[in-house]
Amino acid sequence: ESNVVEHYRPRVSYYMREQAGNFHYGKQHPMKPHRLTLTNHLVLNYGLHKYMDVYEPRRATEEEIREFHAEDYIDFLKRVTPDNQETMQTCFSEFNIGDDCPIFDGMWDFCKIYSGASIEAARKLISGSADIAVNWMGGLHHAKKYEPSGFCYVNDIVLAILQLLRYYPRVLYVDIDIHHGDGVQEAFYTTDRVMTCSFHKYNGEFFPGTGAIDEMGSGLGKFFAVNVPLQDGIDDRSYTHLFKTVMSAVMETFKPGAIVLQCGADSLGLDRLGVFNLSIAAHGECVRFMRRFGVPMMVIGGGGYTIRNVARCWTNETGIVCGTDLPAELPNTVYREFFGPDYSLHPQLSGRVINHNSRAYLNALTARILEQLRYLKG
Ligand code: TV1
Ligand code: CA
Ligand code: ZN
Repeated sequence: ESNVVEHYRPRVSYYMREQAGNFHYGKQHPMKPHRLTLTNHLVLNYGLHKYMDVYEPRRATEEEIREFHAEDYIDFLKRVTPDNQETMQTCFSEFNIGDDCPIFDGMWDFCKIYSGASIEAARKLISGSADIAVNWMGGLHHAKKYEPSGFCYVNDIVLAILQLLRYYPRVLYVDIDIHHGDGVQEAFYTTDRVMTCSFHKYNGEFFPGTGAIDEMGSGLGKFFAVNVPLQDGIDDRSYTHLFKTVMSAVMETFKPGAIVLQCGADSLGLDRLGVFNLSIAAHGECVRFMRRFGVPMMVIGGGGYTIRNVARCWTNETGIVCGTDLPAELPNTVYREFFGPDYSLHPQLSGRVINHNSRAYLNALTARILEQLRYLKG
């Protein structure tokens, strides 16, 4: 009787296609799909497949991708290759192809694989045959209707939320990647059926440059976009306290039927592109907190550029959604050399950057967000 939550034994579905780890954005490019292979090996060698239904999902169809993306843009993605990109680009100069979003071998196939998994995960929740669905391949939150952005080509999150909206009256999107979840926010900016809530570094300059606290949505969607702009070096205690305060208020006011949690691991300390100080435990605490509400939930990947830590982080979070405690000592895998010298699930990650988020700043931020949410009441 004491606490219903302690008895919550969710059915977990896990989506993974081995090939996803074999795509290459380019030699110098920080996005490394190989992190998915590392993650998958740790997950399996910890024995977590025994707690989940593991699926090799199908690819998204063009028709499914058309639910959000423009036909011209899809045609471009479908037809462009590393060899023809020069001629293609003179025809399609409007598409933002460059260093961040290079045309690489198999790019369209990669998009169909990660998006297909997110769509299947959403449908699994709707069918009621899973309570939590995990897709570490997904979470590409910057892709826009007409263009790629920030390493993202197809927005699998928007596609998944569109599926969830067929069944659930309200869907909550939560984004703990260090970058602002701009593509998802923009897609649902004018609706009151999706609340988007992103925690990110913000100074007007850091990519993608959006996510100020006063971006709150418009029209029917006014107050349904929540932005939590943060400064460099935020630590475990401040972040988890802020996350829990904001998400408690969000859950109480919005009462979503389903949650989509984007778990970008570039908010960890020592990330190659990130500037926060979070430990794997604190990042995972955010996942644990959302799981406790017992609402159907999709858990997806996102950024994460120090790949040995991305794999540790997402493995730990797979354990958390399954409700099992993983021993800190990593199991043996063929990729053991990535995880030395500690071979631990919880390496020390903090200390590279100092915390520029003062208590006063965080208190003022919290107060403004709680005030925003009060407009939704009644
Ligand atoms: C090729 C080779 C591309 C080396 C990109 C870092 C590179 C970056 C590279 C890079 C890099 C960004 C910008 C570009 C403004 C733009 C998956 C004109 C060492 C979800 C996307 C960040 C984050 C994009 C994606 C950002 C996600 N940072 N080396 N590019 N300029 N782009 O700043 O949210 O994690 O950095
Ligand atoms: Ca974010
Ligand atoms: Zn990111």
